[in-house]
Amino acid sequence: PIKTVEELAGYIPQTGPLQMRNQSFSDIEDDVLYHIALGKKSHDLKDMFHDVKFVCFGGSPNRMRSFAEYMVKALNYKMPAGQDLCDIAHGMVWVCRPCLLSSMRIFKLLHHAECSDVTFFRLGTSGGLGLKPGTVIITEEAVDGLLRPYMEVATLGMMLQHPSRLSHEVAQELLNLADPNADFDTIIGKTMCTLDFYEGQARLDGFFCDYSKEDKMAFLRRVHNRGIKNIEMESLCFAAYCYRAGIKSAVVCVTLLDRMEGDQINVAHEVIEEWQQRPQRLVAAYIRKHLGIE
Ligand code: R2B
Ligand code: URA
Repeated sequence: PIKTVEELAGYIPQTGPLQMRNQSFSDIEDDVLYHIALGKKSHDLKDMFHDVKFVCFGGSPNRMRSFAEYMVKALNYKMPAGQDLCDIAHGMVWVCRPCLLSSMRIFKLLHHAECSDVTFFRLGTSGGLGLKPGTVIITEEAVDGLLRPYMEVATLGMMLQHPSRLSHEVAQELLNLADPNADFDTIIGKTMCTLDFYEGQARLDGFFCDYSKEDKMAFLRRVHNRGIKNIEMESLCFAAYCYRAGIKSAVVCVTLLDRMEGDQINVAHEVIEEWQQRPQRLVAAYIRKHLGIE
């Protein structure tokens, strides 16, 4: 059987403090957040995190560390005396309030901290379709390798379909904040999310490949004609979980190559470093605007 989670539970946007969507778990119990080395009883999560309004997810711990350092400056954030940027889970969560820069799911943390009106961002890299490398894509809709706008998850012997909707308002606002004088484009488009970097993304340079260059190009042209601007590997899950939690979210990725032209990422390391800052600067501009920082 196939069911959408909307059929099962309906979609409820979050207003007020973030509520868990779980009828089998009592809030009276302790909750050890093992992966981020925090717990409901062992820490005063409300005191530590209640003012979090923005959560940014990114791929590599190093990138998130430099993003955290960049955000401290971008927000004119004064670190409290004796405190430094804090890596509370060995590269997975960097803390600099009111932004929590993270590489994993922290809905429960935000729930225990009674956070409200939180926006989630994924910042990443991707392969572009027919675009100059270095272009920034704000995802309009995340789709799977069959262009379906949901993430399928086998649950209790059923295939559940979790819609992967993102906030169109946040996406549009991010687009409006893009620098018109920048030497790269920032656009909105659909993002295809795959389970695999090679065959999943029609590459010819994997260990396995059972199709021809013509097959690859026909597939990429077909998805491009259906509005796909870039391909990566996290947006579907990210969008689906945020939507299901009732949290508004956005995905901003830079393209590292044009997949119409090739498969190998052969841009210099320093260039990639610079390109990866493009989504960061855009999200920083959004957060600054919402915090009223000129
Ligand atoms: C983009 O880059 C990674 C693969 O190299 C993957 O995490 C993604 O989505
Ligand atoms: N990340 C991907 O998933 N694919 C690419 O082509 C580049 C980065």
